[in-house]
Amino acid sequence: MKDKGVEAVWKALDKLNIELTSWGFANTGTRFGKFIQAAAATTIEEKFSDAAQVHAVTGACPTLALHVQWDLPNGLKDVPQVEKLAKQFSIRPGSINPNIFQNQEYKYGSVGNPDPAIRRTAVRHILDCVAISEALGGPDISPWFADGSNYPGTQNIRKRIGFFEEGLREIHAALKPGQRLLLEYKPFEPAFYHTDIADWGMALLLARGAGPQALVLVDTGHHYQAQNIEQIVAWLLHENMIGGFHFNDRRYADDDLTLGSIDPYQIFRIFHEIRMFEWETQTTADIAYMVDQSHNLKGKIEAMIQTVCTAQELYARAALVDHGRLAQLQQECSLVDAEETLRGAFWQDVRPAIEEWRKSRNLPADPMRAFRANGYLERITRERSEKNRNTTSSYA
Ligand code: LRH
Ligand code: MN
Repeated sequence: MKDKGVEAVWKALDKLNIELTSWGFANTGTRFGKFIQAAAATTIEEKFSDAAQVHAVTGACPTLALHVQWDLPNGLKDVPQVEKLAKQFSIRPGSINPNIFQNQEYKYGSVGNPDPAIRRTAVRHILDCVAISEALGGPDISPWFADGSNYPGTQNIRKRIGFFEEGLREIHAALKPGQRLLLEYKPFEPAFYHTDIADWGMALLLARGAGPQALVLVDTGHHYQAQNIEQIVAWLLHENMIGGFHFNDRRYADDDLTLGSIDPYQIFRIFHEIRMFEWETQTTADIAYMVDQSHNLKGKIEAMIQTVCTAQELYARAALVDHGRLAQLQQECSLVDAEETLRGAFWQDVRPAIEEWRKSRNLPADPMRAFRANGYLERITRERSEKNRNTTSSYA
């Protein structure tokens, strides 16, 4: 690779931070059960400790997204402990994820529930998350709403839109300057007839209606098979409404597999839309790149290291696109040359340049090998296996 290419790769890697998610280190499964890993994290301390391992060998994930009901069950009262852990492990708390989908009262929805008392409870919880985020200094609060219905005629879809508009306006009004409300959409599951915030358009309209600090979060697994995700990203960039991503991969639905494991070109095409936008506007889009995966079978820390390294490789390749030449070829409609300008970057082997970048940043050239050699996994397996042995694995 020419020096210009190596320089572009290094500049890109210096810029790319991937936010890990605490629940990616915990024992998770599918509705058919979960396979318990002896080394899995159950406490918030263990989640920070595991995230610090990934950051230590990749140098690219200084923040950890937290899910309030799982990580701060006592709400604001748990903030001092999280602050202590953040200092201890040099990992900053990242986006704050409300949980308005797990509790029994949310059977018919949360902010979209016909019962005003339950809507109140849900809005109250998200307002608590805004306060927690402010206390922890992270800018983002990223609610995902499982709200919807399973059968035609059982809910008034338009009425529920009104409930969301009302609730999100109240939540937006509580945001402090610099805070962002990231609305995550999902077409289905757990609701299987309609989901209130099912696609990017619904999320964008609700975010716009709430206020200027509300943006859209794109979970790559939350799309129908035939949807062109990078076109959605292009629209959200054009509208200045993109706030962040939950990266993962899938073969069928919201499979939450490791990034780039099924369709690495998909993530490359998304990164390309962002880098081309940044080149054209000479700006850096304020986007939170987060991982939202469920490591049901793979070792969770290894899966996270694999994910961050793959994200670095695909982002580095997108940095190799000659934007000036591509813009010219697009203008001339030189289809083959334009396509080859993009594909050519994808086929570049950036791994040697990335290894050199790591060495130059005193990071291990091979993060996975370094992690496997440092004995951390053996230690936590010993320390945690007793506790994890008693974890229930059954679905019902
Ligand atoms: C919903 C989702 C959401 C999280 C959850 C763990 O599918 O993507 O982002 O709250 O997974
Ligand atoms: Mn998600």
